[in-house]
Amino acid sequence: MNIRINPEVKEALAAGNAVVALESTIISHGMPYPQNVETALSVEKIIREHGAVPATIGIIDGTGVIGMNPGEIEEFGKKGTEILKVSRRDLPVVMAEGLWGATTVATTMIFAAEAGIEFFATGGVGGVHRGAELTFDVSADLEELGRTNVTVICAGAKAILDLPKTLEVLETKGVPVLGYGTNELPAFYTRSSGLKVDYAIKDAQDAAKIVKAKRDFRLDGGILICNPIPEEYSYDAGEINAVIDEAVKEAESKGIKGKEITPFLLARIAEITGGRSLEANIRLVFNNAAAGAEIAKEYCALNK
Ligand code: PSU
Ligand code: MN
Repeated sequence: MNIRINPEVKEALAAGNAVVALESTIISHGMPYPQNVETALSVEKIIREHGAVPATIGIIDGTGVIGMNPGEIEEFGKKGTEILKVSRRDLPVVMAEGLWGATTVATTMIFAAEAGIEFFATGGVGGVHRGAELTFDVSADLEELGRTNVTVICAGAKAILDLPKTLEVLETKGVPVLGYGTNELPAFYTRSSGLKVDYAIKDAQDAAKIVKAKRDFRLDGGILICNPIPEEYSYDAGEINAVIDEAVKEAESKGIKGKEITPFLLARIAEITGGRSLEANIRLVFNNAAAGAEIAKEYCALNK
């Protein structure tokens, strides 16, 4: 595979030190400029403060870059949706044609696994879309979680998705869904969803032990660790769900589908809430970066 791992990341991996991967679709398609760049750089800083090395992943001129530098992150943020959003099925075209590509959860997992990075922190993961019984729109993120050996730390999935169906698919694919200090599945902007996770983990060490058990048993596939948004930034479920319903209806009436739908909904929700949802989004990513670094450190300690 055509990849370039930055020297700091390579060194950390060789020494068995903690590394946390980060995605680039959240930069180019998930948030507006310049908050996207500020957030991406702050997330890297938080990971360092927690004693791990960040590796922001993206595709530049057909090369998978594991550990983009600040200038490259700035370019991703500025170019935004001009950059192709690349999931598993898009990868061959982008690599062969030497294009730029923003990696989704699925492709970030592919590159992280290739580089030997176990942990990846992000905001929300893709899932089964509402109405999937008619549209068949199920994110490739779920397929990837079923097959690729990376642990993803997220704030659950947004209620733009059908959360009960998303949990069913994850169960079918054998993906452990763990709550970080909670037995409820968080729903991104809210700490609760009324749905249960498979298991509530106490702390970073508990998480690391479960990841190690899965790897020791060679049970291929990912693990989803769901870390609820900090209380002070969380939304009231009724309030945010009304906004989400409005955005989903708008997408339907405009006939938006396929890979466009998730970026459309994210942007509309931010517009309707006048940026408050963006602030929530940024804070939960910070929270996941810190948790990811702590878990990665505990995992390295177990393996040393
Ligand atoms: N959900 C979010 N923020 C995001 C995404 C999802 O709350 O930025 C991005 C991630 O990169 C995820 C992708 O992998 O959207 C899923 O897209 P799709 O639903 O088209 O598979
Ligand atoms: Mn889709």
